[in-house]
Amino acid sequence: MGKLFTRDTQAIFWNNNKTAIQRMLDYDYTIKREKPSVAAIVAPTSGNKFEKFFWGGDEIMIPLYKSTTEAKAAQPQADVLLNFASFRTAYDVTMEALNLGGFKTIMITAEGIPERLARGMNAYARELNVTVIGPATVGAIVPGAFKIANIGGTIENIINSKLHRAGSCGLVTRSGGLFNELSNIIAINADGIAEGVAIGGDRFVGSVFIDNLLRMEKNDDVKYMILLGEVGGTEEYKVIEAVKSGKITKPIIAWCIGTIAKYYDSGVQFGHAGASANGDMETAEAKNRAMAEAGIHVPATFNDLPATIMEVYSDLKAKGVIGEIEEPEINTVPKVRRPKNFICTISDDRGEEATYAGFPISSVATPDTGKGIGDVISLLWFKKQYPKWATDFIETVIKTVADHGPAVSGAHNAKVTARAGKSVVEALVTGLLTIGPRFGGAIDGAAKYFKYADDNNMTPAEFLGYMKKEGVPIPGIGHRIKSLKNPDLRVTGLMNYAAEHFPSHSLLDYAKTVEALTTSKKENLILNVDGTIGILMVDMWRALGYSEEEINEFIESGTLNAFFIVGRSIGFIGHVLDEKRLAMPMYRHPMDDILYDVQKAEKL
Ligand code: Q5B
Repeated sequence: MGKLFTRDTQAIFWNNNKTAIQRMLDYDYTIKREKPSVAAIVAPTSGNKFEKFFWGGDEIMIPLYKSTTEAKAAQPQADVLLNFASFRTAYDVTMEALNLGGFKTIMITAEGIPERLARGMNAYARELNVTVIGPATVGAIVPGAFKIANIGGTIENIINSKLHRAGSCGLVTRSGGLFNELSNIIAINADGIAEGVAIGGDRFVGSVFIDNLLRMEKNDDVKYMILLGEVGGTEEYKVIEAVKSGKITKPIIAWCIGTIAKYYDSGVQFGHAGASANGDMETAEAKNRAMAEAGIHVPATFNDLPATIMEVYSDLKAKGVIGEIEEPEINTVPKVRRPKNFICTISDDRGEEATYAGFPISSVATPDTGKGIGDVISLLWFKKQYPKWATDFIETVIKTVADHGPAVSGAHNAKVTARAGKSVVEALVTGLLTIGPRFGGAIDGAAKYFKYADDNNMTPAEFLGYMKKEGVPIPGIGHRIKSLKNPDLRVTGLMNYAAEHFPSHSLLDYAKTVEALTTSKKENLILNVDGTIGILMVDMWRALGYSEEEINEFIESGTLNAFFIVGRSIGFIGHVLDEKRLAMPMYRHPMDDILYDVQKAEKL
């Protein structure tokens, strides 16, 4: 009750501020959090998908997103937004998050957001019951649970200031620098803090002293509170009212800095935008006096603050309000850490038995598991366990494209290479290198263009017109020897499989309408094997619940042609072994099969 953060709290960090994020993760590791406190990073201009960070001596990946909306959709449990945008952008980022919903706390680090905007933003957040920390702040901390960015400083300073585990004090300051100073003073003179917030130095900040103290009043871990105010503003008077009215009953120690202002002839503006007195009531002296009169523990000078803290703490301890704190075991962040050069997210060979996407090889390889190549592909290519209809489809594709005779471009190349005395791998590779947009490698292209046409509700005629303008033959349409009269039975087989086992196949249905038009022009312009595979893979992924964006990524990265590559490797190897078995001599193409048209080179 009343706790700002818990050990499960996770944040979305707006801006890829690597040093601040690493500090948060070092803190997490030190206090042995189970999950990293940063669930996602919003990096609008980055093309990357994740950022690597150290987790102790190891490394973890935090996903990057282009917008808060995307990050929140992917990490809905993250209810804290750490807004590290510049003062030009911070307002928009906060308003977007408020409108999006689902955030309990928003921390804004930027200093100098226009005051009119800051007031509107803070009022809107208050209306929505969202706690805003800042603007112009280093943040907040619940020791032993969650720490925002740089608050508390280095990990060494954090441990010295006992910020790695909960103490008994609730600390609220304006200043971030003095927050760290006070944490240290409290650690020396008492048992540390249970929750701390630096509310920020701008004139108009979101949550003010009273908001934080009222929350701490309800937090059972907080036994007493320290308020470090400063010259300027009247927020301390709200605290005085709460003490007088009995809304706050826990002891408060308070001090307003800036008492030196009286020695200057005119009003002094200290470092913070809000640190300037407009009238007597706003001076540090007046506020200190009023707080003391209300029964708040106010030392005579700032130098006496440590003694006051010790006095209040000792009294509460003597009364049994504060007990002994058990020092927890902590992890030590290694001094020397080496970033890893490679990342692997599909298999792991470190244990006794290597795994495919978390499954020991034996659990998919031995016959009694009932698993096949389709399952292995779904684990190693897609890191998912596909249902049987999908893994069976993948296997059907691999088996279907394994070979199409010796005359096709790739098999011919592999055979010629084998006959030149090259090894199996060399001959195989020459065959594979033939796979491309015209031969076997039109699968990605077919998926891309047919999906595009279907997504944009193009009629077959519009699609043909569009492709003509693009200047490319429709990938997946046309075959050298197959036609309406000589249908490709591989295509029929795949279509029959989809009709029987796919939950839906809307892209195939669309492709057939295109084929009806192309074959009406020329009968070899059929939906070929590449096209059918590409289109049905899209239908499969749609039925498996992938988003259109994920499917587009598969297409862009060349995933679909890979099915042909794997399948046809079987055939190419067969042809290469065939050549070797037959001990065929080196091949030379018959000269009468070549049209020689060589002119004498012109002298330039
Ligand atoms: N025209 C496949 O061409 C082929 C058109 C088209 C609109 C089209 C051609 C093509 C797209 C790429 C594709 C995969 C080169 C094919 C495969 C695996 C394989 C192979 C095996 C195996 C065949 C004649 C006339 C011209 C063209 C027009 C042709 N294609 N119009 N869209 N897609 N397709 N590749 O027959 O008016 O006469 O000037 O590039 O999907 O590789 O078994 O062999 O398993 O190994 O030589 O099955 O279709 O025709 O290029 O001389 O063109 O048709 O504009 O019109 P052809 P071309 P016009 S499966």
